[in-house]
Amino acid sequence: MLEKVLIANRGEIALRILRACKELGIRSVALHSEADRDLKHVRMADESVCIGPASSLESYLNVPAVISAAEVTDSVGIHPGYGFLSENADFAERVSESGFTFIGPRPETIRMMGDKVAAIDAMKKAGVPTVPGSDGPLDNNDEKNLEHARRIGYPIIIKAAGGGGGRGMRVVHAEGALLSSIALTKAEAGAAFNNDVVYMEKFLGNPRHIEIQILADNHGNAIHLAERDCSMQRRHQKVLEEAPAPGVTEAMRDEIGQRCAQACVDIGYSGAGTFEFLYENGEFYFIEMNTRVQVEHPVTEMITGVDIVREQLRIASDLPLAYKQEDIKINGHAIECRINAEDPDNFMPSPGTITAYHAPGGPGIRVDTHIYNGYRVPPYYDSMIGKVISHGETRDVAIARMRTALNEMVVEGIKVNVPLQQELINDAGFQAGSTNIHYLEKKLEEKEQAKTK
Ligand code: MV4
Repeated sequence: MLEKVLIANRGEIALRILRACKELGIRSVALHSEADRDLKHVRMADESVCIGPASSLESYLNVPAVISAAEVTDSVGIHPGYGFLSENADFAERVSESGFTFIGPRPETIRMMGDKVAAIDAMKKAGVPTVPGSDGPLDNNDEKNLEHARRIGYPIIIKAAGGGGGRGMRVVHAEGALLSSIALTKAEAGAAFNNDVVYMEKFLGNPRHIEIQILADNHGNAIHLAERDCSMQRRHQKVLEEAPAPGVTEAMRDEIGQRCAQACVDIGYSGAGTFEFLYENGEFYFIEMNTRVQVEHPVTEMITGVDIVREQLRIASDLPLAYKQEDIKINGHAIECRINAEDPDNFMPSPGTITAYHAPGGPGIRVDTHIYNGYRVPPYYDSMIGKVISHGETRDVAIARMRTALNEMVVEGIKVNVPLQQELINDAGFQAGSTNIHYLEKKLEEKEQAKTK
């Protein structure tokens, strides 16, 4: 097992990684910015290093500073968490060149998944279902591009190979707008990602966002941990996630899950990963792969009993997976509500000092957060301050437990989005399990219209 791990992140995920290290007897090092001296995991880690000023660019995104922190503390492994440097292939490469173990896939794998055209191509070859599309970059051939769109059928979507997570996309509804839309998306992609490669897909109108969690070790083993439904989102920020996805049958799960696991074996994937799909009319369409641990990993942990962060640390230590596919059984249902320091009415960030905090609890409730009474939420980073996760034998029990937990939770001194989460958990459409990626934005729009009338 890795003897000492540097946690190259902050907030709740840094604390989550620290807890996994402690459980495994791994010595822990926290790095932090000047604004983050009071983070809970910094105080709990065996050692801590301040690596720079508050600005993320000068601290959590500062590659030489992170590598130096590993050097001065004699760390062996570096866990990047999510966000920041977690999907930066150049960083992963620098980590191994400097003699440390990057806790995640190989740099080449991260690089391939960062190029959406290469990722889709690899997955299609590995038997994962993809969206009908151009099957490769669009070249400077108007006739060919018009032909692609005619074959696929309008509406289509132009996406940047260097984009992802909702950046660099444009929907085209009719042939008249196709060529100018390609040119515009290409120009924007070149400016934003320094890569003007674009590709074309059939545009799906009302899909759900369903993702498959996988684990793959360095010995040719890969398993899937079922799916999560992450359709409840606003501006490409997930708000509430659940597992399993309502309406996905065991047969569908086995089929798509096996294909993802086999694809991991085929490409020599290592670590935890997520296959993102759009799901419409009972069909899965691969769109992207995430090569990191995700914010919403706890819902998968709750229904499978697998500690995903522990498995990441074991895999990076070259140990074989502790589970075979047949060991993975789905137990009940789990829901996660993200708790953000923001105004629930206008989504404005709300940093400041937490003057009172009471965590919810009871059967089937898990709270992953770094906040405590008196903690000051800095204004420099993401507004997510924690997650409430409920688990129950059925979806209805998980919903009831989440409702009780949200009602019980007290966070004073800053604004938090708990009222929005309470509204969602009581929403009839959510309760019916009939949402899609547009559901929340439509609901908020209707709310806004009702207000101004
Ligand atoms: C799509 C799509 C419809 N059709 N691709 C947005 C984020 C990026 N990961 C992919 N995205 C989409 N790709 C096709 N062919 C609709 C979206 C999309 C979306 C996807 C997942 C979650 C939220 C979304 C919100 C708007 C659009």
